[in-house]
Amino acid sequence: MTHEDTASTDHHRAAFLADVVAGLSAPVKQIPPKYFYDDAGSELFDRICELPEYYVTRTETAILRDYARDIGDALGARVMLIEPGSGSSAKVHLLLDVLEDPVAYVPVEISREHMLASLAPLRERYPGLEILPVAADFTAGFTVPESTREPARRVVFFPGSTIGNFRPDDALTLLSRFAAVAGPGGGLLLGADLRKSPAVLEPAYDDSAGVTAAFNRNVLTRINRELGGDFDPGAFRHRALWNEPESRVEMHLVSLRDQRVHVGGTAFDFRAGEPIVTEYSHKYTLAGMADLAQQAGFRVEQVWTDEQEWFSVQYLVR
Ligand code: AVI
Repeated sequence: MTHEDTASTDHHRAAFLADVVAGLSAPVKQIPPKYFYDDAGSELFDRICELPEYYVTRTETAILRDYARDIGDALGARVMLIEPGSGSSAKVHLLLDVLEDPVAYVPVEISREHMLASLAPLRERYPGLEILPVAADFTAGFTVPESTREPARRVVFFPGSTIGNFRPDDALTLLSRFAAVAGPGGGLLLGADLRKSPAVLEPAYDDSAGVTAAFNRNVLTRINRELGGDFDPGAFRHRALWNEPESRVEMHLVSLRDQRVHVGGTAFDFRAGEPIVTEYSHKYTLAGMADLAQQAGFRVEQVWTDEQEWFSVQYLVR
């Protein structure tokens, strides 16, 4: 580790601690979902994406595959593709395979090592493509590097319905930031999960193999390891429920007993049955997303969905 890496790790740890202490001090206890994704959490999430109940990844990938040509045509030639929260850059090849002469790919990912490791196969597959990685927490803003060649437009690629994990006002802030990143004439290719029956939604977030439960509880293990907490993850039950008025699936960790937990020297008391809210996953209507997009300075250029209208891939332009 370089001095710079150590400083950045200290900075991330301090931000993590501050977020957890603030979240557990709130009247309804909460932990921001972005902290799910340490190495173990990212692996569990990859397993979630393969679960029979979790239709999200499968449906989005099918839309990107089925409509690849149309999507490529809509985005046009000589695009700079910017992917906030790119993780292992697993989906971008679906676009790079069909885009005409893309100028550059800019993955933006908080975990520098995770990002750099996943870029080698892309470099091999697209030797002419300039790859300009940015190590940053995209929720805190980031600067887009200049590419060697001038792009015709910048397009932000934000798949996976990660937008659903933000509260509507934060989603608006994020989309507005993406509009600024895209600039005039730029666009956003967005994956947005749609409203559907709770009979489909709840099992998607509470699978029979217990992978989502393990993913949820893993954040407590991470807090113990990285922040010196003393959570007993087994003393919390995973719960997923559909909140109809708010149009979102909520994931909770419910305390199984009265207990006291310490994190970074602060004590937190839990009553039996008291939840920690660990994630919201908002589900949009097409009209609701169009409204949000418009408020952020975009208009909806094109929408692709699966036959059941479970998921949408949307091209929004400025
Ligand atoms: C990353 N995000 C879009 C997932 C979702 O569906 O909200 C995270 C997830 N949580 C539980 N399962 C998947």
